[in-house]
Amino acid sequence: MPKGAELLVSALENEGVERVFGVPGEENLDVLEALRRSGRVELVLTRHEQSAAFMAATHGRLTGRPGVCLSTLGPGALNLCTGAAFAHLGAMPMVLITGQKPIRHSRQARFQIVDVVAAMRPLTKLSRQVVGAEAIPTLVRDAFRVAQEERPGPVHLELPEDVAAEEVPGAPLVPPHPVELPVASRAALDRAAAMVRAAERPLVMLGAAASRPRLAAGLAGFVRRTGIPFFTTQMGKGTVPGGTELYMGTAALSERDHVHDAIDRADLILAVGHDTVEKPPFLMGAPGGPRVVHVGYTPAGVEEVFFPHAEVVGDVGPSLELLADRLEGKLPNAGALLPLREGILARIRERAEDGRFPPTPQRIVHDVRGVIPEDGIVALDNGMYKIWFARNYRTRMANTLLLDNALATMGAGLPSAMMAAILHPERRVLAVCGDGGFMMNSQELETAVRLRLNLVVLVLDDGAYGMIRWKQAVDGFADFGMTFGNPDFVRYAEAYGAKGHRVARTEDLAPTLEAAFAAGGVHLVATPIDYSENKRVLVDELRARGSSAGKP
Ligand SMILES: Cc1ncc(C[n+]2csc(CCOP(=O)(O)OP(=O)(O)O)c2C)c(N)n1
Ligand SMILES: [Mg+2]
Repeated sequence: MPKGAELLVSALENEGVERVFGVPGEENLDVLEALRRSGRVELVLTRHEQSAAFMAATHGRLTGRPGVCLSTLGPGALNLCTGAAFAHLGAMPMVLITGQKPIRHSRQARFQIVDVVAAMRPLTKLSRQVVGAEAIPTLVRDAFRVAQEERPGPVHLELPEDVAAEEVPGAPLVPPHPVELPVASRAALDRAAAMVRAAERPLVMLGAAASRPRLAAGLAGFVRRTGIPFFTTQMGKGTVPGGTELYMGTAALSERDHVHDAIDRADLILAVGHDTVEKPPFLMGAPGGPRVVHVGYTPAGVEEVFFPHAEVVGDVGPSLELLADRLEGKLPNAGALLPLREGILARIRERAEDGRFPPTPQRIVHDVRGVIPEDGIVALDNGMYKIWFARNYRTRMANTLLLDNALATMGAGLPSAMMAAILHPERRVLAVCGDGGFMMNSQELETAVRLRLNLVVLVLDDGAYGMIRWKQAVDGFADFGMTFGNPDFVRYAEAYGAKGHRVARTEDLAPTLEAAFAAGGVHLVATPIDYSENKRVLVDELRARGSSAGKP
């Protein structure tokens, strides 16, 4: 008779799961044995549960199908929590499986026991304990359904040791089937179309949900057919393949940046897939501000800074197609804001080729773009450079700049890049990390080397928690408590069996990255960075433009 653990692994196979990421504990040993016997689901060991969760979440983000991670009870399960929150805020489908002591009787008293189901509850869409082996096929199918359906996110299942070991006559698997989402209603489409047709200066905004893997084609078609210029939020970057002659910029800051010249002038913004987990791309509420139409899989939340006037709710791709049917050829004002485009993009391009050493953030973004092909993937950790990449890095394909503007956690850059490299071994993949964020999960260099990944990690070495240091200065505080020492990154990489490089001249940055990609394997490239641009551009230059910059 099969054990609960075997039913679990069969159920994972039934969902098409190819890998489980994690760190096992003794409570998972039956699951491990079932994985060993299955041969169809690979166990990918990581060196910290947090990275396993970041990798599983990124699997969900890139494929639309839940990634799976595994840990023991108590300490291991708690180490998954940041990854659960990352997936929850970022709307990434994921299934987390944690062990637990036997629930019927236990000879270990309360050793290592915390209420993991409760701890996971606010961090997931659903968190439940499996109390009997027969229920496993149903619970797993339901977990995948909930994780995957809009709005996607993490689901947690706790599998106690005795349930995993329980032998039962067997329980039938529940086959998954395709689910088509409802399309927006005619009334909503007609109302939105009338608002867009009446607009004198329309603008499209692409938000986080616009990056769903299923949506790329529908979105590109809409932009092309209507000819309305668009800007993106940070997590909406790269969602329109082609159509880039309509790209007006990315709103990495909530106000004052050059792209706000267009946003502030717009009288209507069609916000596609905006998710208010993101830092606001613009602030609603100013008198005379634009009308906003929300297009999303789910209704718009109401926030102090975002409260749309109309909504188109339904499967976004097909709904946009129906909206385009109502708009194509009927928008004489579609391109009204396009004349601003060149000016905005020219300001953003400034200093991209500045030769000073250490290199400026603009130069680093420029040089990275030069060595990453159109389909290459850049995964960012969290730090000051994220704002520069969001503003300055041009994307031409969906999900080629992976950044987290939702939980905005440090430590996810390297694991996300590793997941991208596993899924797309034929593409170039680069992790960009600050020296702070990199050291939060740098132990995964060993995992990357063990998995024989082709991966380059660019570490920006300012010896500080630069972003907070910048904010401290902007807010008029004294420079305090933000600096640290770093290991010798070249030797650090070598200690893991990776290759290490240090950039000593600005003109060496691009050739060093290029050579690392050409050589294959895992490389760490450390470069110093001139962060004086943070204040000069992002504070002084934009402040000088004033809060009403760009108003008509
Ligand atoms: C896990 C976590 N801890 C703390 C923060 C707050 N935080 C945001 S950015 C930042 C500094 C990042 O430093 P580093 O990785 O070196 O990048 P830099 O800004 O210096 O380029 C900190 C501490 C966070 N976002 N996530
Ligand atoms: Mg730093």
